[in-house]
Amino acid sequence: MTIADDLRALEAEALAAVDASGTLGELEEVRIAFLGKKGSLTAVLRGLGGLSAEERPEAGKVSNEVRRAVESALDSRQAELAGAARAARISAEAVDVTLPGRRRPVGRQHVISQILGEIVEIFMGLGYMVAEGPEVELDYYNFTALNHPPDHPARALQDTFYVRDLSGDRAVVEGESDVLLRTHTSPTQVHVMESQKPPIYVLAPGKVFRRDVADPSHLPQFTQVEGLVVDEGITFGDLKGTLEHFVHQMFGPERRVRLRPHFFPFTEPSAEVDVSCGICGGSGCRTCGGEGWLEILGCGMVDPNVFDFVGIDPEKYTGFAFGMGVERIAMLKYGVPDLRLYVEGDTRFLHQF
Ligand code: 2NM
Repeated sequence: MTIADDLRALEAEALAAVDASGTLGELEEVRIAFLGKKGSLTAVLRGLGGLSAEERPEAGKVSNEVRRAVESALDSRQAELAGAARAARISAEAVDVTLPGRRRPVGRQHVISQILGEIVEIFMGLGYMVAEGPEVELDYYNFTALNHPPDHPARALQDTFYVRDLSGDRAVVEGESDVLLRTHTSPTQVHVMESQKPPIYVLAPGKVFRRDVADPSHLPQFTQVEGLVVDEGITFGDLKGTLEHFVHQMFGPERRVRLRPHFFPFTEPSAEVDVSCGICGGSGCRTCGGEGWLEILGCGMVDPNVFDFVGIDPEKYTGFAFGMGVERIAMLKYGVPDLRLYVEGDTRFLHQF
């Protein structure tokens, strides 16, 4: 056996191993086994130095041929395997552009936002501006300036969310915290009256908070809209006409309006407002509890004490105000049986509006 025979045998072995390798990793192992520093072909090439001068040219020529043949086999197998790996990756990542798209459910405006928008539209049509104020308020704006006496029941811890003093850990004691979550949007109207001169025609929509347990007719957080007009010569007749216009726009021109005497701290006189039942037309049915009427809002002439707090002259100006719960308006308009449905987020309910 000559060195050339050894080299040819190694070449055959190497080419077979290259052919047999199925991955780039295996191919790299073959390269190392034959051509690496400790590879078998490398070992034979190192041995060339010990050959005689006659043997060396032939052995050198064969060894170059063998090395080139193995390198070229490695290169072309490398290209083959890399191509196959890329093809596999591309087909794994392939997107079938002929598949139909996945339908995304289409959202919609919440029914309370829709009704609020309708209310705002009706009063903008009468020339009102919209004012927004903070949900966290001072006792002064929520109660004091609105003519609530210090012992008024709405001020009790039981009815109002007071904001804890963050500087200490003590529980709020009644009368100790003067920061609260507003229980109505009227504090916004106090801010308006403090900062603007009459004539004032303003609507105050927003979230309000009361310490109630949620049930079919109560929510601890709900949406209120209050209206306020302050101008020279404003009368109770203006209030009544305004509310009749609102009811006819919101519920339909066939509905009737009734005012019943009531009490609110910030208005005098005050009234509760009923709309004739849309189901029975006023003769009495299950929806209206046999009454023929449904309560929709509260209202009254602004108490002169409120004008005193904000620096408006009650000798020169009079005004009226009203307030309504948007959830309740939507309940009456659509026959919603339970206010909690508005906040549960069940799209089978919400998509009906
Ligand atoms: C209501 C009922 C009656 C009201 C009063 C005021 C203010 F700021 F002028 F004093 N704003 N809103 C008012 C009056 C609200 O809600 C049932």
